[in-house]
Amino acid sequence: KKQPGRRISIIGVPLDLGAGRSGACMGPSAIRCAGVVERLEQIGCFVVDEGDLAVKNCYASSAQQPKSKLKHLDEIVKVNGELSTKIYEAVTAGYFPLVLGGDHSIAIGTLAGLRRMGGEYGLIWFDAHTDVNTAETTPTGNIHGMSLAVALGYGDPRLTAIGGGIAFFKPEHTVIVGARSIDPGERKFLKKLGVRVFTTRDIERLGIAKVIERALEIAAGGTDGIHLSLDLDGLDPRDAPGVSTPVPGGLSFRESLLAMELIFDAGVAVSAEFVEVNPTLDLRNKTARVAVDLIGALFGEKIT
Ligand code: B3U
Ligand code: MN
Ligand code: MN
Repeated sequence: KKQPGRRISIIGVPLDLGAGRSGACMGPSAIRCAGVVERLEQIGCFVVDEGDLAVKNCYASSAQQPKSKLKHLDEIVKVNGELSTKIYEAVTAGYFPLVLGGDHSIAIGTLAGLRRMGGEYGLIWFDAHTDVNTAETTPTGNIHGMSLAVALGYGDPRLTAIGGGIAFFKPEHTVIVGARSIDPGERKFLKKLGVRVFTTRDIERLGIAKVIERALEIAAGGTDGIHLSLDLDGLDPRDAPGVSTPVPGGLSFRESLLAMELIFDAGVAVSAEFVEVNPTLDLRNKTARVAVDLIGALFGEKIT
C-alpha cells in the first residue's frame, strides 16, 4: 500500500526533569544531528521543524527537591501545557506532530493536545516500563514513570488538568508493547483498568508481527487513529544504549523496525513521539541514529 508523503511538524522538548538523571534534554539535538529532517524529506514528506520548546532545565539534586512527592512538578506542568497547545495547533493545521524528547513525561502534553481534538484515539505505548505510577505508587517520584496513568485520567490533578482534562484515553484502546520492568502498584493498576500489556515474553512467544497486529486491533479498532509513544528504552540496551534507564532483554533493532513498518502499512498513525534518548550515555549517537531509522520506517521508508 502506498501512502502519500505526509506533512510533519517536528517539535523538540528538551526536558529531563521527569527522569531520575539528567541528559535527555539533549535528545532533540541528537536526533536532529542524526539527520531526522533529511531522512523524512528523502521519503517525500514535507517537514516543518518548529524547533524546541523553552525549558528551564535546572536539574536539582535530591537535597534541593521540594517536599512534594512529584519531582519538578511546576516546570513539568508548565512545559506540558505549552506542548499540548503546540500539538493541538499542529493537528488542526493538518500536520502529523512528531515530538522529540526529552524524558517520557512529555507524553502528558502530547496526549493532552491530541485529546483536545475531541476525537477518539488509540494508544500504542512502546516501552520497557509501563509508566502508570501515581503519587501513591511511585518508587522514585519521577514523573516520566507516570505519564500513561495521566493520559488515562489518573494522577496529580495538576497533570490531569492539562489540556482541559477532558475525554481521557480509554484503557480498551491502549496497549503497551515491550514491557519488562513493572512496579507492583503498576501491575495492580493495569489489571484493574484492563490495559493490554505485551511483555517481552509475549513478544518472544508470539513474534513481533503478531503482537503488532493485535496491538493495532486494540488501538485502531473503532478509533479515529492512533498515537505511537516510543520510549527508546523499549529496545535492548545493546541496540539503544543511550537511555536514562536501560533494562536488559529488550526488543531488537530488527523487531522494532518491523513494528514501525507494520504501523505504517496499517496507515492509522496520526501522531508520534520518540523519547528518552540520553546522549550522555550513548555511543557515537547510536541511539539517536536508531531513532531516525525507526522514524523513517514509521513514515514508509522500506529496505527494498
Ligand atoms: N517504574 C519506575 C522506573 C521507570 C519508569 N520509567 C522509567 N523508569 N524510565 C518509576 O520510576 O516509576
Ligand atoms: Mn517510558
Ligand atoms: Mn521506559
